[in-house]
Amino acid sequence: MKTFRVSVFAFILATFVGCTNNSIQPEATSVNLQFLHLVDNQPLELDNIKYTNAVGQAYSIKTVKYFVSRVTFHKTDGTDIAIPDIHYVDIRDEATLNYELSEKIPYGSYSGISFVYGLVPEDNVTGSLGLELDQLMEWPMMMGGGYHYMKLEGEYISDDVITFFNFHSGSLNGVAYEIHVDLPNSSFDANASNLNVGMAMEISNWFQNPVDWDFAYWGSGIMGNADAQATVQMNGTDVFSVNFPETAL
Ligand SMILES: [Cu+2]
Repeated sequence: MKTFRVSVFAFILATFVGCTNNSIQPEATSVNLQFLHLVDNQPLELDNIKYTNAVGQAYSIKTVKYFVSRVTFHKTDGTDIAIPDIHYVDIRDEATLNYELSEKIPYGSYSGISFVYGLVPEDNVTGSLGLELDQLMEWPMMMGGGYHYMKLEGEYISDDVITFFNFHSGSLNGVAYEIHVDLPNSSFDANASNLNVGMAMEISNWFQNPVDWDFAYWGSGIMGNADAQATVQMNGTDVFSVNFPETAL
């Protein structure tokens, strides 16, 4: 009987403490990122040499892997809410295409969203992201170590020959090329328990604006080429757009 009384008391206490905690929590929104991949504004069809770049080469996409980090929400009152997460996306791994950020954002009016495509130097330390990501995304020590920001791979046709390409980016020999993306048209109001943020990557934009990408000129591997890394960084600023879907993926 005594045990029963203690547990009832513990239950009432827990409920009471729970309510107290709830009532002092400011209203906040959990944010779910949904990653979409497009070519020429249509959903990407993998493994099909059906696309054409700005210099007239046909190409396909086979691999899309990358890091999104340091997502930051800019409030209209001038404060920033920076989320410390590092998220890995692999187009062939459904589970990575939907990601709930580890921290909620306070209700209010936001002027926009920014994020880092890849990893800032402080986050780009070999071994810091665990064994699995080390194996998937490690950047060679002889090129400076850390991780790939991105592995985009496919095939292209030039002079009737099909050639594989590795459009890989990362920090090269101590020079960082991560992309600081300010998402256009990303203002919103946080006023519900959940917010879906659609992050759409237009893959064709990697290959244009400002530099029309010639697969034959740059070659199949660009990891050791500083000019190529700088070009990928420049071309990547307008690759993402944002929308706010009503429902989760
Ligand atoms: Cu690589």
